[in-house]
Amino acid sequence: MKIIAADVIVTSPDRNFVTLKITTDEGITGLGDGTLNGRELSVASYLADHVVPLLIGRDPHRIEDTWQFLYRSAYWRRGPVTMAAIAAVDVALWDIKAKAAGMPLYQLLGGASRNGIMAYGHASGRDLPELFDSIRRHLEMGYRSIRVQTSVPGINAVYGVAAQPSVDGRRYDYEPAQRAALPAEEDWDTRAYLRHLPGVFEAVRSEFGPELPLLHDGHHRMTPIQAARLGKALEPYDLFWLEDCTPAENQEALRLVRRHTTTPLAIGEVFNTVWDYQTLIREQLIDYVRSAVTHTGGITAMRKLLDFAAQYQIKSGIHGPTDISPVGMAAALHLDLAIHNFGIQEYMRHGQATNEVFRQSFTFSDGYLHPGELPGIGVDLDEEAAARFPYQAAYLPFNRLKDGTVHDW
Ligand code: EZ4
Ligand code: CO
Repeated sequence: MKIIAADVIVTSPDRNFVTLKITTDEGITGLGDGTLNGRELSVASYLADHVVPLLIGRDPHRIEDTWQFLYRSAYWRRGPVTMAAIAAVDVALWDIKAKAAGMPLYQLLGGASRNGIMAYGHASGRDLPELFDSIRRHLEMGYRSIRVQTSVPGINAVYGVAAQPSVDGRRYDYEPAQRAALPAEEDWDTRAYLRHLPGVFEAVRSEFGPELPLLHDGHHRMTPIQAARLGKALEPYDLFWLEDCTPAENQEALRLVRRHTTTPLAIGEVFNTVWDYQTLIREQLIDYVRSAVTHTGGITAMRKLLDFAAQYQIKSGIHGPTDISPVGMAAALHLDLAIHNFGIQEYMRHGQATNEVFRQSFTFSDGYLHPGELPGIGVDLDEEAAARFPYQAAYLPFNRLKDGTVHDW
């Protein structure tokens, strides 16, 4: 089999997505996701200008060789643009291989290790009644594990809080990227956040009881000592995890957090290689790996990363916000089903327009996702529908403190 074409499709139903479609001389096609929120056109150019010419004529079955060739032959390694582009190629090749085998991808990865994939959704509220309503809505939608984000008195716009409850089904809950030429400015105050959050979890626990798995995303805003204090303060509320408590660019900084708290820690949605985790995993400084298949070099690299984590009893918590396309999401579900050290899968549902462009076969019921039984990853792209939604500039917000200093968002 030979690759005869590779097309980069940028489409914007509800939000921007970058998809690579690889076509073979045997008529089998494969899809890969290379969406990088706010930097979509850079990945599209990396693929179209520098990767597609390398793919034509190659044997699509040689996935490991193609991965190593793209990673090493560029000379310039790592980084989110490069690794998203490599991921797009890698997932498209796995899609082709599984279609050629006539099997769903998870079968090629070793077969199912479980019946379904536990997923968590994003509840949020500007105050406790709104937060409780949002949690109840998520329970009604079938979620059995819930991320809790809340407004903080004195801060105008906080990450993870939907400005309006979504009732029309168009938007699942919180969508951080905004369609505009420039990124929006938000505000932040870590002391106000640290004072407010434990009381919110106390209220949620007393309303919903001890069993419901609850998660929280600190979104890179704390220093190690602040994170240590928050983890300790949240211990009575038995979190499933506290995510991105620091930016973790200094992996050793997590030693300080670990010394002070037994709250489980999840890190890595902005990471893109196993090297970003070396100290975190080897010293057991985290409990969950947050990498996305889309941002960490695809199935090939994620499998190695998660096998490394497994040796340290560290589990998966694959990133699954709306900026991962249905293609990237489906790829993650096949991996989730196959690996032994599965933890949980983030699942923020896509809007109606996205579902028109990407025809998916994965299912969600009673808290569990399943990738389905179609050969390949199980997602089709309707190119005519995609063409109806051209790219629109959209950016994630950024933060400033009260005195005007830029802060991590
Ligand atoms: O802010 O994917 O845990 N999920 C997250 C996401 C990220 C977005 C950034 O593009 O932190 O909502
Ligand atoms: Co996050």
